[in-house]
This record gives sequence, structure tokens and C-alpha cells, in this order.
Amino acid sequence: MSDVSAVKAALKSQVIETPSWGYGNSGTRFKVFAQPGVPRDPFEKLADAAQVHAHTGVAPKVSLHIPWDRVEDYAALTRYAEELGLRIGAINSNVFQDDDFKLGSVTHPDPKVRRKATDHLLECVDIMDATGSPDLKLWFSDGTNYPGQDDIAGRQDRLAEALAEVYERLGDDQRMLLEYKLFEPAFYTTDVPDWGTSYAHCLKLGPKAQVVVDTGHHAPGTNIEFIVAFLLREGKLGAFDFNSRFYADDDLMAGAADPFQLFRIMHEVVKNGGLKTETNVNFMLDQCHNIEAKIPAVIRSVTNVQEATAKALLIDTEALSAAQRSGDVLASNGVLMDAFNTDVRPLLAEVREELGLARDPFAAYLASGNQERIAADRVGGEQAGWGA
Ligand code: AOS
Ligand code: ZN
Ligand code: ZN
Repeated sequence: MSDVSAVKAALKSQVIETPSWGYGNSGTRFKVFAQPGVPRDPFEKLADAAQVHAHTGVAPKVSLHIPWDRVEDYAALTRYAEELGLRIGAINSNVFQDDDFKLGSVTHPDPKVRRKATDHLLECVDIMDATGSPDLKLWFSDGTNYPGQDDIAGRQDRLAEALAEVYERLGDDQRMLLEYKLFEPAFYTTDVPDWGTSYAHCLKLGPKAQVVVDTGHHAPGTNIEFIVAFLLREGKLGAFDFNSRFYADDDLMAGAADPFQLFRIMHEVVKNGGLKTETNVNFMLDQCHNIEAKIPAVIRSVTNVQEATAKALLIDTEALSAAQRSGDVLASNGVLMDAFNTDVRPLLAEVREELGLARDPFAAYLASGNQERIAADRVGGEQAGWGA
């Protein structure tokens, strides 16, 4: 795409969904560093998400996590989101923080535990009904640590059975997003370890089931953009969980570790129609900010995703396909690298100006005084965090 106004229009219409847990305290297994001003409840998490949207103009949706964001009155939470100019995005289920799930949730050998896990997933669909959320995001920590610990194929049968029950419960405008992850917390087998397993289950379930690609959930060296191209071609790419990693599931700011990889992924998205509204790819962030301030870190991730998208949109597609057709390896690679090496920050600054926003959302947020305000106001009470 070389027409600048079309590039700008595409950048204005891209929606990036931010995670409620990205605003709360988080840490590693060694330490959670509490930060001043961190939200004390789901309402305050929404207020923080609204700051990101106010400064970027492209982040009107927030993923919730149940039970971390469980409230008495979901209608009130939804109304509050609307007052802030936000919508509720994916509902993330949690079948990994209960003693009963030590040996698995929907794949547990005991049918009583499987029932409990499936009931939680069904509760999440009730919450989708109450909040208008279109997406149920499923990530299972299920797996085994030792050879022989359980029946690998049997666990797939149990997983399929639970997914089918939840799929049946979905409304017409609701879908199920099945995330995969190579390992952790299970270290020998994981029940949904890769895109192929997720894809196979989604294919069997039907059109309302699609795959989530979390960019931190692969073996080192995995070609994620190939997976993206393949899933888009099959109509099975439902969403991204963007974050970056140096080692495993590091959950760092998107685009921080490897902006070139993010660009390559966004190239496949753009090339294969993934930016079109009707394709309905949910561009979510899934990250935890352990040592950096949360709201500005989410802003930085949003702008990093935008920069990768802008570069992908600037690729001279005609020159690229001509070079590809003629088998000119160096020329085709050169077209891609020209786009990657373009400084798109001035273009994005113009886009923001046209939306009535400050040219630099990061600096504008820091100058807004919000950080000092929340640090002064949000004293007392439990601070919500990862796992709270
Ligand atoms: C876990 O590693 C996954 O990335 C999930 O997306 C998880 O549900 C999310 O991090 C919130 O807990
Ligand atoms: Zn994730
Ligand atoms: Zn993860």
C-alpha cells in the first residue's frame, strides 16, 4: 500500500485491546514490586485503560480476567467502561489458580474437577452476555510433568468434550479463542502446546472457534509469521496476545525485544487481509509490567504495534510481487527492508494530530499529571495485581 491517505486510514481503524492485568502489580515467582497508584479494583483498571485510549486513540477495548476482575454488578462495570469511552473485550478464564487444578482442569482425570473447570468457562460466557464481550479467551495450564503421569490422548478427549460443551453455549455473536503455549507450568506435556493442536480443536468445533497467537509462547526460533499467514489463509486466526520475549514467556512490552519480528508478523497480517474489520482479528496485548510504570508501558506497547503496522502498510506491494515473480531474491528482500527501515514516527504523529491527539502519546501522558494524581488518590485498600 503506498497511498498515504489509505495507510493513515488503516492506522486509524486498527483497534488494540489492552489487558486489565497489565495495569495491576505483577512480578516473577521471586518478587512482586508494588507500585504507587496501581488500581485497587476493576473499575480503576478501566480508568487506567481509558488513559491509554485517551492518548493513543486506538485502544478502546479492555480484556478482563475472571476471577481477578470479578464484580457484583457487571452491568455497572460495563456502564462505567462506556462512560470512559471503552468497551469490554475478551473475557479471560482462569482454571489455573485453584488447588483442585493441580493435575489439570478440563483434562483432569477426575470428572468432578473437569465439571468444576467447565462450569467456570460457562460462567465466563455468562459474563460475556452481561458485558457485551464478543470473545471468550481460553488458556489452559493443563499438562503433565512426568512421562507416564497421564494418558496423553485421553487428555485430548477430555479437552475436546469440555470445549464442545462451552462452544454450544456461545451466542451467535460470540466466539471462542483458544490459546496455545509450548510449556509452563507443565514441563513434560502441555495439552494445548502449539498452533496445530489449537487449530485442530477449533476446526472440529466450528467457525466460532479460532486460534490465539501469543507471541511469547513458542520455541526459540519458531517462525511466527508463517503461523500467522497459515491461520489467516484458513480463516482461523482469531487474535494475538502481543508481548515480547528474550527467553520464554517473558511478557515484556510488545515490540521491545524484536521489532523486526513484529514487523514481519504485521506484514503477513496486512498482506493476508488481517487488518480488515471483517476478518475480525483481535489485536490484544498480554503483558505484565514488573519493573516499569504500567500506563506508560502499555502506551509504549500500543505505539510499538502501530509502528510495526505502519511499516507493514508502507511496503511497496507491487514492487514486492514483481520481484517475487521474477525470482529476484535480493530485490524482494530489499523491498521489505526498505519499509522496515523507514522512520514511521512522523507519519504516526500526523495520524494522531488528525485524530485531535498529541503527536507523542507517551510524552503527553507523562505531562498530564495523571501518574501523580493516581499515586496520591489510590491509597489504602488492596492493590489489584496479577493473581489478586
Ligand atoms: C498465559 O501464559 C497466557 O499468556 C494467557 O493469555 C493468560 O491467560 C494471561 O496471561 C492472563 O493470565
Ligand atoms: Zn497470552
Ligand atoms: Zn503467556
